[in-house]
Amino acid sequence: MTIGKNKRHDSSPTHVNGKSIFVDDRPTLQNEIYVQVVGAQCAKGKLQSIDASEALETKGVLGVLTANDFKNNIWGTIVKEQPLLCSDQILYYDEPICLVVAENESIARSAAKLIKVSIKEEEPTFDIQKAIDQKNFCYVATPFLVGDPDSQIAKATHTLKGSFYCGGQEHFYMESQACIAYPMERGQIEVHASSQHPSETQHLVASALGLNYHQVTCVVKRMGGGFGGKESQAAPVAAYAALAAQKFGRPCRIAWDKDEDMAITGKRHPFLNFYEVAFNDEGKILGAKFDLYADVGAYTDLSPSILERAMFHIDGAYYFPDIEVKGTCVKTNTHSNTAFRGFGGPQGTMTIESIIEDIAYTLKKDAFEIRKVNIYQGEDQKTPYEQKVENNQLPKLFNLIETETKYNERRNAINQFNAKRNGKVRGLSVSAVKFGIAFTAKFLNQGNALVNLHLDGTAQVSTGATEMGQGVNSKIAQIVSHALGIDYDDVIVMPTSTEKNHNTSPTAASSGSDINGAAALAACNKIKKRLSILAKKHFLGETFDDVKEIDADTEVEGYKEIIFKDGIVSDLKLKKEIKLKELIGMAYMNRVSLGDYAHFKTDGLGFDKKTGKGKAFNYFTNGVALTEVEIDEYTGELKILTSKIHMDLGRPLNPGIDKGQVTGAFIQGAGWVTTENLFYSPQGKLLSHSPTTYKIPSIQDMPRDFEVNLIENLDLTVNVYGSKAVGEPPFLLGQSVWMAAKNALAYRANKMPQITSPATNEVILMELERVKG
Ligand code: MTE
Ligand code: QUE
Ligand code: MOS
Repeated sequence: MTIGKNKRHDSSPTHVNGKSIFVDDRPTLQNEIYVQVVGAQCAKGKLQSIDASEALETKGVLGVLTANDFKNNIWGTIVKEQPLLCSDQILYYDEPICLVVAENESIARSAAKLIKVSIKEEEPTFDIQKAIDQKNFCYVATPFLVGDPDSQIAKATHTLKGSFYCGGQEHFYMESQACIAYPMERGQIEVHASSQHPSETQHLVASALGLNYHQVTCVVKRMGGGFGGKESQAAPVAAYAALAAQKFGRPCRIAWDKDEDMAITGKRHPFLNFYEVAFNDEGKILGAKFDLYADVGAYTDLSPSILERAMFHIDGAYYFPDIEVKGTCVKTNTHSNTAFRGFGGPQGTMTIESIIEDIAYTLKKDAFEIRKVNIYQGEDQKTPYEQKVENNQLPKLFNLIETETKYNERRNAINQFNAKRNGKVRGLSVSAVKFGIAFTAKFLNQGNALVNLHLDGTAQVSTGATEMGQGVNSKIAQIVSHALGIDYDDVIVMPTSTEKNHNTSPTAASSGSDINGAAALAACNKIKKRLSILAKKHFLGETFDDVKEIDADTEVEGYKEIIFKDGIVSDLKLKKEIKLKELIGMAYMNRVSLGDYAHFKTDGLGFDKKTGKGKAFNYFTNGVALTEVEIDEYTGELKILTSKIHMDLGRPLNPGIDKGQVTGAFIQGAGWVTTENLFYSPQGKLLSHSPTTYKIPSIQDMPRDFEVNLIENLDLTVNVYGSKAVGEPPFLLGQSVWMAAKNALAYRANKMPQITSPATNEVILMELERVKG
């Protein structure tokens, strides 16, 4: 039994001894070259000229490539609109303009500084409100509408109207964007990329270079983190390396340093969300209207889907009887924002959680009471897009967090502490998450897997899933070892490659192990069916002469009686058994296939983009977090005293890895809402472009008292082995830190605290000043 066990992360031994191979760890080939990107030094303008003469005179420089060198200079996951290299219009600071190809990295980097680019500058727009006023929209979503929110708002005893702003976030993966492209025979190119989406990388390299898809293979061994930042935006990086490899017929490497990576690549979308909510004396929300604006930056990228996921999560964990949700994508002159853990969900849920703090302030009640009266109850209540909230664990989780953290005692203790007015003020809050699992773009909810069972009883499995630290390889290995009844260590998940798995979806939407795990299980089951027929024959003493190629999809009589466990295949009915290895040998000698391939698609999804209604998600992952913070009233310093999390992951495939995911996601979420602040110069150059100027959480920012618990939930049936996805949902719980900070401010306020996110120490200090009456 390996399912549900704490099997080690498949990379842990090599991560610890330093032998894990990332792209830039691949040994340099003798004839390898390097490609360096040259970026625009203004945020908007028209490209006039590129003077590469000095660079080209440098010893070791092979050439300078521009937009014209691509067969097809355009890309974009949803809308093909973004140039790989600018040829005319520049839309953000540091946008790639040309490539310097040289014998090695240091020559390429110094030669890049000699390129003279002339640009006729235009007036950029950085401010989202200004861009809204200019109607600089690239996508307007079909609104969700349930009931009649207008009349609820008109007749309610209480209403709140306002706007909520949350900032962007740098992915801060440890391994920057990187790729090595190898030219092969017949014009083929093999790229080794750090990409969450090998198929998209394959397709873009092919189209950019004028190749057919079958001439390009993309291999991904692992990433040193992706967090969404390598979903769409790894592809152009691979195209740069591939172009140089094609032009010069030599392997070519690209590996950005942190500063380049941060300046060029997109981040989490800042959102400006407008709202109006109606509620009663109890704090029950009766109706609401939301109008969301996503700051997409220069290009569309994945923004329409991200905006929609924000709309899908504007309800947070709370039921709205009457609601309208609108959403718009707005272009500004920054890097093109992209997928980031939560994919818009956090920007939606943060808004409603903040509003709940405001409702509590307005009614002079504890926000936890407001949350409790509004959470989804039972299994029949519907979301603003009219999907039933089935397998709803929220009421159970709310009970747990209230009793296990002794909520009321904590609140009383905080009241007493704050009454002392000793220069410190504490706050307490609970946040909840109900994260929808599935790609909302239905076609992406499919995957395929290839399983090879070898004669010694070991297996190799290949799927479209990419390992970025989240442990998907371990989970897939667990599924395969469990299904075939072999040791965990007897399964190896092979590097992801588009030659084994075609038309794969990105490893994203937290559904990597859901989709690819299910496909791997289906492939194992096909092999098992064939082996079962053989085993039966063997147990009954029949000959194998008549064994034909067995159609794996047909019902196999007596299949359920055959058990594969601990390397033994036994027949429960005939009470006979055989070693798996022996059976495998028998299969081979009788020409029965020991490998198989399967395709999987998620059943039952049915969201209609045109009406804004339907089953967008396969199921929801739930969780709650309670956080207590302390603010230093003289400096605005924020300390997390306590965070307690209860997460529902169904029957977790690997509780140890999942707890790691919950821990990391929570801290990453807390960083987004507290310390991670993006600064730009007035000209639009990213100033917070390195670890010295951009502050991700450190050990000092961890909760002093930190607990992660998984609840028991045996009732989910719609996902592989009853598990639930974990990757993104707990990110949203990090918001409890911000909510607790806002609650602390309320203790010192004569008017309603109104902070934006991130609530940096400066923001907190200024708000303390503003609200103190
Ligand atoms: N965990 C680690 N260590 N590194 C990552 O890059 N990405 C997150 C999450 N957890 C990430 C991570 C994101 S954005 C997603 S969508 C999921 O992992 C993707 O993997 P899964 O679908 O296999 O859970
Ligand atoms: C969650 C996601 C993604 C998503 C929708 C989600 C995602 C993604 C896409 C997407 C949408 C349209 C396309 C496409 C991809 O949608 O990661 O190629 O044409 O890439 O709810 O994580
Ligand atoms: Mo994750 S943002 O869906 O890659």
